Amino acid sequence: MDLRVRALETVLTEKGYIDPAALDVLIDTYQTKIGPRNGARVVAKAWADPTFHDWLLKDATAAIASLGYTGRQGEHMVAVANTDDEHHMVVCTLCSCYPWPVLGLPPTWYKSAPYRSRAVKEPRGVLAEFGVELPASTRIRVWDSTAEVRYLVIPQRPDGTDGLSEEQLADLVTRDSMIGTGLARKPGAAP
Ligand SMILES: [Co+2]
Repeated sequence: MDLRVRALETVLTEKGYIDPAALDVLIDTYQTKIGPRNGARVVAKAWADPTFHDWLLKDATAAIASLGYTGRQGEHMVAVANTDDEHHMVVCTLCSCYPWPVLGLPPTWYKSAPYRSRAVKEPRGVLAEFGVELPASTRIRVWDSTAEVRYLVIPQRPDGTDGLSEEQLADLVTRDSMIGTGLARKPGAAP
């Protein structure tokens, strides 16, 4: 795969279709600037600010953009909030659609065939493998990402976080908790 990518890059550069310096900027952006830390800040603000929480549920694209997180694969965002009664989980059954501006690039398992098929067929079993055991009374809703719509899960705010700042709250928001395959960390729990 490495060789194939390098060969493609060489041919496209020689033909003048791409600029290697621009490619380097793109790669650096997704490796170092854009990642789940962005989404964690969105969630922390939603936990701390009920007005922002409502806005996020009504128009996630605009609410997220207000924090500066915009760009490719984040043009049409939908936020869904976990509650005691309902747990949301995101998959792309067709390929690997994923909200890049808030979560970065998707983890390998998200792109794997087993996750993509089993997330819809047996979500509770998949969650258990991620170490998430939900009460039988909690309904699980699985959202199928598409090229049109990308989802951000707002995990439940952990207990014992009343006095925390938004920055401290963001530290509790894991990538997986925003895909729905994890829960937010409790304060004091190991990262
Ligand atoms: Co897809």
